[in-house]
Amino acid sequence: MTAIPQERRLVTAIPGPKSQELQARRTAAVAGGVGSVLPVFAARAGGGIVEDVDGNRLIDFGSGIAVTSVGASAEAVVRRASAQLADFTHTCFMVTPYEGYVEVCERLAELTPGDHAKKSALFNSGAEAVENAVKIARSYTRRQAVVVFDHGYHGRTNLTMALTSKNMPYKNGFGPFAPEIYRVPVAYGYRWPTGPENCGPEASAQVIDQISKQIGADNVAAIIIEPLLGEGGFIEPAKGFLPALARFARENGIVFVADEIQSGFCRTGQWFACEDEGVVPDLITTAKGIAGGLPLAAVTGRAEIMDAAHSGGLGGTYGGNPVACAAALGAIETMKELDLAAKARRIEAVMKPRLAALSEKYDVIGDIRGRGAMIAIELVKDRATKEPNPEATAALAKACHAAGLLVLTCGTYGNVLRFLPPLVIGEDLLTEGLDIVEQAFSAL
Ligand code: PLZ
Repeated sequence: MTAIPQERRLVTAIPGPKSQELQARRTAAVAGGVGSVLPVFAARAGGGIVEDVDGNRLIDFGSGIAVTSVGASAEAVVRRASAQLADFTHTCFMVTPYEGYVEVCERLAELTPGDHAKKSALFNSGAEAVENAVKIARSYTRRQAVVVFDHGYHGRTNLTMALTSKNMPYKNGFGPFAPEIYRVPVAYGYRWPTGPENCGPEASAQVIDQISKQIGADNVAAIIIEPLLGEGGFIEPAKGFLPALARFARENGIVFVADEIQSGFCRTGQWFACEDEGVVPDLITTAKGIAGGLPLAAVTGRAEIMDAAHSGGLGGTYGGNPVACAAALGAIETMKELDLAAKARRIEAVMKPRLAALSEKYDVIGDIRGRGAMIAIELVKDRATKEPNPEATAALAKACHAAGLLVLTCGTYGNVLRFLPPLVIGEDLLTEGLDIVEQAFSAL
């Protein structure tokens, strides 16, 4: 385990003087387009704590956006990556391959849903994985259209910007965007006009109708969806929606792609979020939690689909870097040994009742949702109109930061406060973090 004491400690204001000095240097040297949630500079991190350069210790409810599920300095990740670093840093898998890459692909075949023959290809970032899923689906189907969803997020590269639904800050002024991308509604229960009970069947019928009538099912290469939408607001598609879409895809020769970049690797209390309704995707994209903080991403899926691209058609200089692969094997080992899926379910069991009690007291809480250690509060100005409340969301996040709790926001309307603690966080830190959230509400 990590050497960092697992306790919150505030020794300066947030951000402290050393962070402020670094922030001034950053402003002069780093492009303005790159943002930060909180201008606190990290010195070390591990377990449920991020320690800054001033010696403050913040409770981590962000995991670097759902990445450090095993902690930011997990023993097996550090050990395996360090050993690999000493052996060799890089050869390029496309020049002379190495075992770690193959082993990660073997693990992915075992861990992802479905007992069909599977293959994988490795990349550096989530966006790159999604781009490659599209390339593979297009090669396999010899079709071009790609269907994505309202509130979906898939990355910041040109193709994935086109797949992403939210304009600011991701797309504004960065077009033109890739063609043959079609957006359809998602089963957002809380905001479905006829109520959450009707949402799954109505939304899936609407999507199927739109695909059939507007695009033509025969033209569609892939349907890409996050089984639990991340950046868009931790939206759990209403029950029945995902299975209906997967069935429609199967019946029409469309590749069904689950983007589990944020929701995968035990985050939601299962290895993958699509397991919740027993959905078996044709392809699955993973990144973030896969490698304990090192940059690694993958596309995994049915062998016949994965093999559709011509030899040499997939790759990249660094894809499946040996140090990142070693880290992934360490992260996966940690998830199994500590049963981090069960830890995620425990985090939900601690968080949900506390948040439900808050919801009784505060009208600004419109909805509480999510699974495992991917939990969110949607904030509204009025429970009847459900008008989004981004101001309250920002104020709550700010109050949490000042008290030493790192939280993130998300949502198309900027009105969702989200919690993504490392799955290894201790229960006392988890509880203390929730105390801070509660204080932030009472100060609102
Ligand atoms: N697909 C479902 O959540 C990354 C974005 C942070 P990359 N989400 C965090 C930001 O503001 O850039 C994400 C995701 C899903 C794809 C991606 C993209 O993954 O590794 O950031 O490229």
